[in-house]
Amino acid sequence: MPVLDIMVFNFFKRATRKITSAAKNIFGFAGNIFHGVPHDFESIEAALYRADFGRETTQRILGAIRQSCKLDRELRGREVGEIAKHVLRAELEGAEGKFVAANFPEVICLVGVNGVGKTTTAAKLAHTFQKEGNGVLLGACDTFRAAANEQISIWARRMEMDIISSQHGADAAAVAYDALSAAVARKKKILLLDTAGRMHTKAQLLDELAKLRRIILKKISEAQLHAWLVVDANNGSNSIAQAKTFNEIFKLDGIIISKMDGTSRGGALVGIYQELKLPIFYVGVGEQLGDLVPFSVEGYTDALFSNG
Ligand SMILES: Nc1nc2c(ncn2[C@@H]2O[C@H](COP(=O)(O)OP(=O)(O)OP(=O)(O)O)[C@@H](O)[C@H]2O)c(=O)[nH]1
Ligand SMILES: [Mg+2]
Repeated sequence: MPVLDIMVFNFFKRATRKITSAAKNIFGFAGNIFHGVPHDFESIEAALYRADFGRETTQRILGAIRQSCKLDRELRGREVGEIAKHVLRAELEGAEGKFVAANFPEVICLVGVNGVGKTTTAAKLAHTFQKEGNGVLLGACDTFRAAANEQISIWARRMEMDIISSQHGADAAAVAYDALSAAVARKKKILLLDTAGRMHTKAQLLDELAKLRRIILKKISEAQLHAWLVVDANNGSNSIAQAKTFNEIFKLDGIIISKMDGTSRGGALVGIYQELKLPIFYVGVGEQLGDLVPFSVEGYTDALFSNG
């Protein structure tokens, strides 16, 4: 075995001994992705691909590990996970979204493809903002899917929160307009609009979104209107292509990654951020109202690479 390989081998032997538990963390996925992985480059590489980091990020992490074994004495003694964390923190610079309700009212419109978790996220966000002391109103702008109104109304009842809705088939932009008028009249600081799931190829539904945006902007400034794309962590790169179309139509300014708990591929978040370069505000980690955590780079990288 060449000298470098022996060094690397010993390095991983030391490193992996320290990695033990794989308990669930705040993001809901099992802990350290290197847990139980043999200490050779191929296995580490496979673990990174399995976690959905994608080619570029995986190669950057591997490169840093190689480098640390070869050159950097300070890094040499550190765990593999520590090195990966170090690389990922650089990759995710600027990814932390912090929402401050500075204006009155603020309108947050949740958009995305079918079934990613928009309605559930609308409810979770409403719950979070309400707990933080804000007046919140919900707008049920998914007038397309038959059961959509009922679904979000159930959440509103549970939270004892006002909701503006209309009947199935109504004009979504008109519902948004009514909801905005109601938010102003009732002095609600934040209006959350749930919208219908749509594919980027369905022109009619995309036009509906463009119209909704135009109508809302008749009443408030661009600074008050936010469009957050909800992305299912399991869909990774599929949602990315679709997001580009959403961006053209609605000018997205944030991302929510849902269903992080249901995936062993926590690395998808990095690819989504690399592609969209939009701040990630929250991560969905379950189906209940409290299952939404503010996105923090430190929390996320710790969750991926630390024990427990
Ligand atoms: N495990 C898990 N499930 C989630 C999460 N968010 C949403 N879900 C589930 O995903 C399913 C779809 O969620 P919805 O909120 O209805 O998704 P949607 O984007 O509104 O769907 P459409 O309106 O049909 O496009 C539901 O069963 C939710 O309970 C999450 O963070 N974790
Ligand atoms: Mg929905």
